[in-house]
Amino acid sequence: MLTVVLPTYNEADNIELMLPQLLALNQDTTELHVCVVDDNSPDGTGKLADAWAARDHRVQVVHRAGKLGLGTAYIAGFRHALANGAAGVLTMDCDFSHHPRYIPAMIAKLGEADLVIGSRYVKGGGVRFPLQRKLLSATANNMARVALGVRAHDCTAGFRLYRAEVLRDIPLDQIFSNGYSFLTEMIWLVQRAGWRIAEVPIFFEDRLHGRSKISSREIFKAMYTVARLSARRILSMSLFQS
Ligand SMILES: Nc1nc2c(ncn2[C@@H]2O[C@H](COP(=O)(O)OP(=O)(O)O)[C@@H](O)[C@H]2O)c(=O)[nH]1
Ligand SMILES: [Mg+2]
Repeated sequence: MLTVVLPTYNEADNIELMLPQLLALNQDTTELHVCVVDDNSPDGTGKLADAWAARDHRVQVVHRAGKLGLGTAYIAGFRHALANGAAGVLTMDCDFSHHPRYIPAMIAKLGEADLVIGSRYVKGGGVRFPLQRKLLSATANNMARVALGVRAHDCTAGFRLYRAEVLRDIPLDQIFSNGYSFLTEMIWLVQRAGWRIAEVPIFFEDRLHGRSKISSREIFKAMYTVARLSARRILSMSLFQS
């Protein structure tokens, strides 16, 4: 079984379109489930997800009391998926920036990797974003690649498919980042643990409905995360040499 973890905060219009598309992705080899992790969205996204769950056993909803951040939403979804026996866990935004049409190619690629990234920055991939967001994304990526030595071309992407073994191996409760920079911290830990990372090209569209939840506070925290992890990296390299 493969579980799609779908964190949501005010995605009412998008979720009604996203769930049927995910459930229609019939896999011959594996059943696809969806775990919505909703942070008590004021627009009622959680209630819409509950209505889907009541109709289809493949949909489950984890409700949290308030907006607790993207990173901890992923972790809540991972724990739910692992407890329910998922062999693979896919994460994606619920806004069609990450289009479900790429999921079959990501599943196919898991045959030769432990983490597959739906990547904007490999040949065949791309972005349609306002210039400011394009620059922000490119800068965040380059910082992580240079300062942390992450080899993937898209290390801030939230479109990922993990083998369950990877999620069991990484100490999720020790991850410091609770927001967007969780993604950078996680890929760094996965690479350091020696798991194989592969990328599948995707074209990333700007979101369909609603507004982005990224804030300048999250951007600042992302820079802090890269600085903190690169200090850890340098420290462990010098310990290793001595
Ligand atoms: N549960 C939960 N979901 C969140 C939170 N912040 C963002 N999301 C969801 O995570 C996904 C990514 O957020 P989005 O606003 O699209 O970020 P962007 O793509 O970087 O602009 C979307 O599905 C959001 O609804 C949060 O604090 N809690
Ligand atoms: Mg988005």
